[in-house]
Amino acid sequence: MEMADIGLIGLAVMGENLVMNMESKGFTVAVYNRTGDKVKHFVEGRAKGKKIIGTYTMEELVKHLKKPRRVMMMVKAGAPVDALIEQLLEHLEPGDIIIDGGNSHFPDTMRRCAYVERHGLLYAGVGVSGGEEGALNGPSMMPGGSPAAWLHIREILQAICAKVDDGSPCCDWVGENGAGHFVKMVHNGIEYGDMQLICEAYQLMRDGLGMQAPEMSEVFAHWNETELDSYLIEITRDILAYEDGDGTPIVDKILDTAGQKGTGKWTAIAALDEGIPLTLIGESVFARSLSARKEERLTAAKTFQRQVTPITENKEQLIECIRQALYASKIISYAQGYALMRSAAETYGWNLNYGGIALMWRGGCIIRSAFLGKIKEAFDRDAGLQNLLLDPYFCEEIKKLIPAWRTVVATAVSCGIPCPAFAAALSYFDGYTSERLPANLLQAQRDYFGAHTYERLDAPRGQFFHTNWTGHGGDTSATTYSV
Ligand code: NBP
Repeated sequence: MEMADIGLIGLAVMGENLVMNMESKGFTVAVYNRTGDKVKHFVEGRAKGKKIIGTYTMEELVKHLKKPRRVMMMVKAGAPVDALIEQLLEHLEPGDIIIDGGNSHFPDTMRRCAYVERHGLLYAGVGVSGGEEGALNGPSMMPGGSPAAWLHIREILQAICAKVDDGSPCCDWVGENGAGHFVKMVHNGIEYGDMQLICEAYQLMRDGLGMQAPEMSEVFAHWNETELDSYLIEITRDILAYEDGDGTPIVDKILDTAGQKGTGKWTAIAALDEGIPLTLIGESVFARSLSARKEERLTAAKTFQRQVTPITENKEQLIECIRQALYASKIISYAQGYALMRSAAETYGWNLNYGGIALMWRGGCIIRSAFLGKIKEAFDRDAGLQNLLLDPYFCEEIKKLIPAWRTVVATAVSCGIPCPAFAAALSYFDGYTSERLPANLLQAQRDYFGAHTYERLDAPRGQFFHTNWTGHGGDTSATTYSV
């Protein structure tokens, strides 16, 4: 019987392309899909003549695998993954490895990892990014799970993943249990942020400067030759240049309501849980939610009859300011995303390699960009870097960008053009770099109405005071704790 190096379950767009990728790197792959017709269609079509074995039951799949068996699931996240694990456990043996390459939520991966390990098997939750094209030609892959699983899956994953210019693979071990899927989730959150920033730049040019899509395409083409060089800027250039059948830009005909599949929301929730200000990604998620309420917006637009004031500043200069504001905001977004990973690593006991993560995102994935090379360098300089803004390179970059950044936010606000991500980034920067925030007043308010106590500037930290603000409250204070 022909034996396979790995089994793959789930022949939708990602699964099929990953199988083709694995086969092209010399691996024999056995495939299985819940709906058998898809297996037949695949083995008789794209997979014909290749080292790809079609199987129609879980038992048959498992029989075709070399030991220790490696099985990768590439199916819809959620209940299907749990159902498949149950089926696999019936047929696999201790020492075999179950790999989940879908977009699973990291707490699910933590739970599944422990569950599968209790059965004596190994588990890997692998974040995969790059869409259809990445899956076929080299995705960015973020594996976590049972540490012993890495020894068995490394060869295949590092063979099929994207490589950066010097040949380094965009795939390395991230950490235990849910670490890989956590990092993939943050990647997706950052993707939300990058996309929102580009959309705000676009709206400023379209509504404020009255520019048309082809002209904006040229602007993005130019930006792609600067620090903003990235996949998302590149595709924006191409999208804006793309004409519908009648020769007009197709982008102008697309309904302005954004969809989302939940990973941005998970990132924002994780940030709230960790107490990490992830304001730019949060605003990006909310911007999609606001856009989705199209009918309500139409009513509000009719009610307020608000007009955007055209921008009168020098067009070329403002376009350059927008570019700089986008760059500055992007630095903030990554600073916030990395702060979230640092905090989660402490919470869950993961030993994350932050420079390695930048390298994994450097190629193959949707947020791939030249900029990630700079982040890698920052963590090479200081592996314990607390916040990206404190790295000397990024500190100097931000300092240069501040005037343009303020101009853009002020212009957008005065013209009536929403820029939630640009503004959130700037407010975060102003807050993060403030020696004194107004939280003294906030603490006074909390103490006034709830006797929550406060610390004083003229007393040691950890000493708490309560004031009887009204004269008729008591001296009893609430217990002091933070959640
Ligand atoms: P989908 O997310 O559309 O999932 C379709 C696959 O799941 C099919 O093979 C389907 O089998 C299988 N499936 C379902 Br649905 N329910 C099942 C069940 N109860 N038991 C067994 N199999 C079941 O496919 P995709 O877009 O290729 O994505 C696969 C995974 O990769 C997802 O987790 C996704 O979030 C993630 N991902 C996707 C992308 C992307 O760009 N699309 C990028 C990165 C990661 P059937 O044929 O029998 O219905």
